[in-house]
Amino acid sequence: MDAANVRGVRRLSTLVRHLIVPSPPSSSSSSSTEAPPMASQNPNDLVAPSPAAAFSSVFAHVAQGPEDPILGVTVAYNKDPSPVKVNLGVGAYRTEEGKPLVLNVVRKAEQMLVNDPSRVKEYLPITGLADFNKLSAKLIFGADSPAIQENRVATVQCLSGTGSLRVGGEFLARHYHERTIYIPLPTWGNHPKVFTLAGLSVKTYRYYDPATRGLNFQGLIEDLGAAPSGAIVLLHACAHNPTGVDPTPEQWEQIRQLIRSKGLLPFFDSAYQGFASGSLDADAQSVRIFVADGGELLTAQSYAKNMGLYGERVGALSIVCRSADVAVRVESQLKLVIRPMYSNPPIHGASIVATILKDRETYNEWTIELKAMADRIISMRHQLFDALKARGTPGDWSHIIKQIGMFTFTGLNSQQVAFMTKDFHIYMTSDGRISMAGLSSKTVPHLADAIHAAVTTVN
Ligand code: KET
Repeated sequence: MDAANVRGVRRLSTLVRHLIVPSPPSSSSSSSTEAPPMASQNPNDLVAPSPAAAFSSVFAHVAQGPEDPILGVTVAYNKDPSPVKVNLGVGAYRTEEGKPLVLNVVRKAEQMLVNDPSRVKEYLPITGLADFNKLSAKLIFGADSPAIQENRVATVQCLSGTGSLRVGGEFLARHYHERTIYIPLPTWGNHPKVFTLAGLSVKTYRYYDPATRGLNFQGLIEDLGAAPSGAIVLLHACAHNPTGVDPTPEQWEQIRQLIRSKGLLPFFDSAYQGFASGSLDADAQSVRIFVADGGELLTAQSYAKNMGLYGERVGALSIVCRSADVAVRVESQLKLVIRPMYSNPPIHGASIVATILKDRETYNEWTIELKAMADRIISMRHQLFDALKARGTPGDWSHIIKQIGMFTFTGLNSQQVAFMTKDFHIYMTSDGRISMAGLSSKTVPHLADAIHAAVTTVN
């Protein structure tokens, strides 16, 4: 029987099944575990499944996976019917009204794109939108960066910060001689998974001191000092997640000297440029001192937070090389990483970013809106600190106003967090991290009550 005939017989037998076979009882008809309806018993029926195939799934052994420690908080929050619930889990900016914010400048850029009939939906190149890549490198390294002027930077558009880290990690696993990456302890929970799956081996360096709720600078220097020469070091460019603790400019300089003297390779994760200080340039300073010394480095940039483009998945990976010809070859290899992974990146988000960055007026509008977001978060810090002081909550809470960026690393333990979720419907990650960007003047008193109750009743 030829292929057309086989298809014909299949279509017919499907039709026959629909006409003859009685439907199963309606109460179970939507159950996903239910077996498919019995096929007709006609021995000539080419699509009749074997009895075993009809009743068991080839995936029956698949175990239920755990929810993600950060994004799973939103899943739990969405299921809670309480009217007083507050989501302080994922790092996503909310307005005073608790609503997601689309920046005015983003709306404006989108309108410009929609109104431009020359815009098409063709595939982008594997490396993404060329304008976007150039402007992204300028944003992080500075307009007058020698590395950019000397064409020593290979930049590729990637799927937001995560995708940039993943592509960078896989490039290093394929082409760099040292496969170990040192990440801070603690760090963003996805880092170890992203780098392990990229083919690197993950180790940690000390970063945070719970006793002082500040930087464990001594531990950091000792651990990086003991790392094998050439090892990769993941650094948060600013607004360290989850601790909200960054090195001072002097400490950054010492870290730079140590990294360069040992020949370690810095990989910056820049997910919060502009959110730490409100200034894009100030927040890129850590990266720029490493570019200024002429050495090599990688940077993963995200526009999720600072442009509010979370779901557009827009980011960039830049690799600063010693020379222009190395950068050309590096870019050619990045393409070989990207092409089989997702072929090429999406066009819309990158077009929004490029539209905003290339025009002085829209760029300035963005910086004003960004500063307003950063300022609102700082004001939340003060309001929460004052509210705890007013309640006489035991403990020193000054770290709430000292820490920077989107998060406060409260020091609350996982039992206290579980209590706050159960009794107060406050959703946050179990490590005690609060997304300050999810808080508003209206919800501060409720959070302060919850923290007060947790600290005074749960150890
Ligand atoms: N790096 C860091 C340090 C980071 O906090 C995030 C996101 C990312 C990269 C990736 O962001 P992307 O959306 O891929 O550009 N952090 C928040 C969201 C998440 O976990 O996905 C968070 O910590 O809540």
